[in-house]
Amino acid sequence: MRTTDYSNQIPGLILIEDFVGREEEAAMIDAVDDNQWCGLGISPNPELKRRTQQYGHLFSYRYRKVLEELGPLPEFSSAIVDRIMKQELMPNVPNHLLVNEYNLGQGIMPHTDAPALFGPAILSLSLLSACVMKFTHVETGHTLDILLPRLSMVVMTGDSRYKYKHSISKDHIDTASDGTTVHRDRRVSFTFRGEHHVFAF
Ligand SMILES: O=C(O)CCC(=O)C(=O)O
Repeated sequence: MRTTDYSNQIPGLILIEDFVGREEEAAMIDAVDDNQWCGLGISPNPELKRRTQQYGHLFSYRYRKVLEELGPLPEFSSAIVDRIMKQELMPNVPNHLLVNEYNLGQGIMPHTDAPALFGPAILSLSLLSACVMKFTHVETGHTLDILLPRLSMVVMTGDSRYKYKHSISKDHIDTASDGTTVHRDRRVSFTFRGEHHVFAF
C-alpha cells in the first residue's frame, strides 16, 4: 500500500494505492455481479443513468433520504471494513456500502455527499479500472483532478468531503492535473459511508 496525501492541495484528501489485491477484487466483482443491480430503469432508483447496488440501508436519490434499513454490510466487504477500521480511516464502522458501475461513457455529476445523512469520512474503492476524480471547491471554484488507480481507496474527510464537490467525467480517456492520462474501462466502485443518517420511516 502506498499513501499519497493531497492535504496540501485539498485538506482531508488522501489516496491509498493497492488497498485490495487482484484476487479480492475478483471475488468482490463476482459477488456483486451475482446480485441484483438497480438503476437504468430498474427499481429502486430507476432514474439513475448507471447501475448501482446498496447495502446497509437504502438511500433514495430522488427523495434524498433513507427509505429502508437493509441489515449489516455483506460478507464480501468485511475484510475491507476491517482494514478501514484498523487503519482508522473512519470514526465508526461504516453502515452503508454503495456499489456503482461505470461502463464506458458513464460518469457521475459533481456532488457533495449529503452532510445530514452521511458521516465525516467518505471512502471509495476503485475496482477493475482507474479513473480521474475531479474536486471542485463550492465557493472558490478551485479544482484538482486526481487519478484513482485500480485497487486504490480514496479517502475524503474535512474540506475534501464538505467544501468540495467530486465528480467523474464520461470521457473514455481522462487526464489528471499532473498530466497523467488513463484509458477508462468498466469501473466498479465500492463507496463506504457511516453514521449520521436520519431514517425516514
Ligand atoms: O465512484 C466513485 O468512486 C464515487 C461514487 C460517488 O461519489 C457517489 O456515488 O456518491
